[in-house]
Amino acid sequence: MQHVQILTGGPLPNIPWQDRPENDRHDAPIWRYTENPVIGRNPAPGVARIFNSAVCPWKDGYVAVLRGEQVNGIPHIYLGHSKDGIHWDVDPEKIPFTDEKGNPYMPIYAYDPRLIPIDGTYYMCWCQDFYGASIGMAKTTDFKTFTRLENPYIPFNRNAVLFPRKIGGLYTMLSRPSDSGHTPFGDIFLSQSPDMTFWGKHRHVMSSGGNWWEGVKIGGGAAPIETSEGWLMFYHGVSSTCNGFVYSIGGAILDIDEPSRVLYRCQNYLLTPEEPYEERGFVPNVCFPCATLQDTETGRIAIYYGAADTYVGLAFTQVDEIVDYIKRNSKTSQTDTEIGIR
Ligand code: BMA
Repeated sequence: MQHVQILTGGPLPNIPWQDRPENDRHDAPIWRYTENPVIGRNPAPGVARIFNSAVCPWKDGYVAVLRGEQVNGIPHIYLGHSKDGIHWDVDPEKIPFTDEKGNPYMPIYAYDPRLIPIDGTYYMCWCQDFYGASIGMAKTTDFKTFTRLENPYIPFNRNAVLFPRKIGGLYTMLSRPSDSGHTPFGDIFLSQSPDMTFWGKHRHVMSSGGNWWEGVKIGGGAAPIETSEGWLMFYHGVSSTCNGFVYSIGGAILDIDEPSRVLYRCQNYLLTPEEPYEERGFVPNVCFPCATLQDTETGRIAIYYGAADTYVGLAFTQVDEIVDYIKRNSKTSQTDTEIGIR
């Protein structure tokens, strides 16, 4: 029995899993799937690469919303199905988004999708054009029809993920507002909505800057996991080198009822590019988490992350070990721990 409990999601006995290798010398208790990447190049007709993608349990297996970079260079979202969360069948057609009336309503481009079930409805959020990069959203209950929702924010914002349940009676979303370029800055903010249409009660969650590996910008990653210690959040942090940006995976724990308050923030990265499929690809040195699967019974967590803007990678951790590591190495600043409104 683990001493940290995962509180939402339920048992997932068929979660993809490998034990930590005995000779693993990484500081943080996160280890990669030995057969990574789980989705390789040219995975479907007209799609050159799939990365930065999100998965969730569905029927007796798993479903995924996949960032597919088409051979014309434009990203769109594709659907994937898998029995085991490791071997994926990718639909050759883009997800056919519609408006409320069922008419086709496709974004011009769409990338970095997240997929979050809340009360039986599966919500997606991604980055798309809205007279500038902003957040798009849709919902489905059957993975056949996908109905677009109102765009939650005005431009510019590139990075959004929902919490898996309402908090204080409101849907809650993390995002990273930014400017129009490939922004060399950015903090994580939180917004709430009574109806998935009107978003407000904006709060600052945490800033980049404190640690060298995430000194340039940070952004939400996987949907936060509800635990007995708070919301366990895997996010991405970016550093700048003379050879470009490096994207690593970081960890923090947010207050359960007031998630704009950071309780613990790990000053070390949890996973940084070091395998060939992370260091070499369309954009080298990128580990970009977008989803987790978790099993409430064993505390096992599987993390899906985009690797080098080219592949999907899978890594594993265990809730006790990762929460202990984050707490043991935590360093928070005032902008992390305060409620986040001025
Ligand atoms: C970010 C996003 C991600 C991408 C990353 C590295 O700004 O565009 O989709 O993985 O850059 O290229």
